[in-house]
Amino acid sequence: MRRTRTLQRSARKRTPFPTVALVGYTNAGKSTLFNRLTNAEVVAQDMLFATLDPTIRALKLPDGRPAVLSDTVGFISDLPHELVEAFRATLEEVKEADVVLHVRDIASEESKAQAEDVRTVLSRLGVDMDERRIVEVWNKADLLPPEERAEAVNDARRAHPPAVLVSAVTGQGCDDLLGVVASLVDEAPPVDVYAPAGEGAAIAWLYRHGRVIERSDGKDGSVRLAVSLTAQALGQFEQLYPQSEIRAH
Ligand SMILES: Nc1nc2c(ncn2[C@@H]2O[C@H](COP(=O)(O)OP(=O)(O)O)[C@@H](O)[C@H]2O)c(=O)[nH]1
Ligand SMILES: [Mg+2]
Repeated sequence: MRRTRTLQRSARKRTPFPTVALVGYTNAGKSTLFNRLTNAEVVAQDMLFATLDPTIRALKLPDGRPAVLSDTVGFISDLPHELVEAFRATLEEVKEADVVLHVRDIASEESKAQAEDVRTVLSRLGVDMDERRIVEVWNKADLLPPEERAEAVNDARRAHPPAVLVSAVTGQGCDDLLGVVASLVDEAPPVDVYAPAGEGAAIAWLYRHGRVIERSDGKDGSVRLAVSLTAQALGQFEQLYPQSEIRAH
């Protein structure tokens, strides 16, 4: 299923590049971050589409691989139902993105409430709130007083999943952010996973988090999958489902 979705997805986007979408409350700094992350590099010539839509641009990951970054409209509190419906179409790219960056204005007193609003809207839109794909970007670090900034760095590190503290204006933390994006879209070589009977949850997890290449079902209800996962997802799987056996493909 996941495989079909991936194919449809690439067909729709007509690009084999990983996609990253920015979401967040209005004024959180999405567009500023969008410019900061993409300005450093001239748009790659083979990504012609990027010049057609001002909200989509090429992004260069630290290892040189290209990705596609899209900016989106901001969320506001108490979004009326009709607007949520209108968002549904425009936010397709968020639903399909490999990584969603949730940009927060960490210097705002409303930061927490705004983040809750954004999460609510995302789940109403049916965006997979799976931790692997959503990274919180704590923006406007430059506006925090120095003593709060140190605390914010620690809080970000300890958050689940870890957040990244940045300033879209000064560029602080942006390299770290790109590193996190790269690690999330990095597919390790495929592995074979053997899940004993009754481990349906492990199999479902792999379909959701990875790209299944092959599947064979044993008569005893066990399942063997060849699957491509990011290094991070593989580590997570090992912790969550220690009963499953993992071997090189
Ligand atoms: N001090 C500071 N201001 C920022 C930062 N990022 C964005 N801003 C400002 O916040 C305002 C909203 O930014 P914008 O990118 O338009 O937010 P968007 O609505 O999320 O796209 C603008 O005035 C930006 O200059 C930041 O890291 N530090
Ligand atoms: Mg904007």
